[in-house]
Amino acid sequence: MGFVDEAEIAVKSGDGGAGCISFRREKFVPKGGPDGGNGGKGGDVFFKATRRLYSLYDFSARRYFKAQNGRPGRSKNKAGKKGRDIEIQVPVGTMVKDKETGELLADLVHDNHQILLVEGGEGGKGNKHFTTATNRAPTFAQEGQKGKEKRVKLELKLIADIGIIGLPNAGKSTLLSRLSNAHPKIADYPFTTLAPHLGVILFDDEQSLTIADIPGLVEGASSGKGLGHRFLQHIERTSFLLHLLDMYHPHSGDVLKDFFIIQEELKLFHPSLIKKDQVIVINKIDLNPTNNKDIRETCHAFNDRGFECLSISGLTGEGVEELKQFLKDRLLPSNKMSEVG
Ligand SMILES: Nc1nc2c(ncn2[C@@H]2O[C@H](COP(=O)(O)OP(=O)(O)OP(=O)(O)O)[C@@H](O)[C@H]2O)c(=O)[nH]1
Ligand SMILES: [Mg+2]
Repeated sequence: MGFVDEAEIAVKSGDGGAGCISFRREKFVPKGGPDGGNGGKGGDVFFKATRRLYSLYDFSARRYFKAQNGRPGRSKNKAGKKGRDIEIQVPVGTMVKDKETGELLADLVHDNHQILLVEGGEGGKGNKHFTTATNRAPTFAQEGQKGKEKRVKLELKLIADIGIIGLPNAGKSTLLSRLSNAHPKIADYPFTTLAPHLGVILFDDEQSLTIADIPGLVEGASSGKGLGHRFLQHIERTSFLLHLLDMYHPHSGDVLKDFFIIQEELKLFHPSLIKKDQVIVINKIDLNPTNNKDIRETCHAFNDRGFECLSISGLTGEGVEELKQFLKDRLLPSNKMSEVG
């Protein structure tokens, strides 16, 4: 199933049912009074965000959604049945925009967040409704109100607590699979991951954090290199960045340089991105187990520039528990408060 973060669909609410024109028929009553019931209201169109979806993929197959029409009113003053509503499920982080005007109609940022996008048409009143002292036998009823059609653009901007960024092959997907329930593809070549992946980190006390692997960052990404800035929008709404660096990248040998390459790309995409809280994580320390000094010095160099720094091996798991604890202390403040209190 592919990752899709844009879609265009049309929705229509249900028409209201027509009011009914009817007169009572009773034995021995030659002309009964009016008894035409009201039409039912047309179904509404709702959008609902769910954590169970990660992508707008489903909307490549289905682009038109219509709620049911209300049923017409009936004799004996029976109201028509209301049309069934529809609820369109989208991933958390979906923005719903008016296709014509671009106006933001809804930004569904919480799990189970539901909005009413288009209301169904009102049902028409039956002739009974129009009975007055001067008109005891109205021979007219109302039409139901038509439902409304709306064309909308869906845009997904993932909402995760943590975004993992780093050069291709840094080990982002390996780390994601270590920390969370996600099973991304891992391979020994750049651009293995072609779309953002989301995972959930579960802690022993049942608290959790969501974490996203953002692919495609290379020098020049903001101007279209690699996967370009295609996915950078998905870190706009993560509050915290985990910047993963390959300590023994064969072509670089200079993780500080690697770091600033990515920082520059983030800044070019949007200056606010480098203002986010960030932790530096040096990866692949298993490749040179005898040289801890190297790693310590590198971390100090980052500390000197004002960044926190940890070192791990996503492959062997060394340092990963400490990283998990670090993330918990940093991002689940209630945890901190109970420590203080
Ligand atoms: N030795 C060692 N290898 C690692 C470690 N973490 C990841 N790797 C290897 O590095 C390669 C790339 O790992 P991935 O997790 O696919 O890296 P990625 O950053 O997701 O790569 P892209 O999706 O292509 O950007 C794989 O061959 C991994 O097995 C580590 O801690 N130590
Ligand atoms: Mg990957």
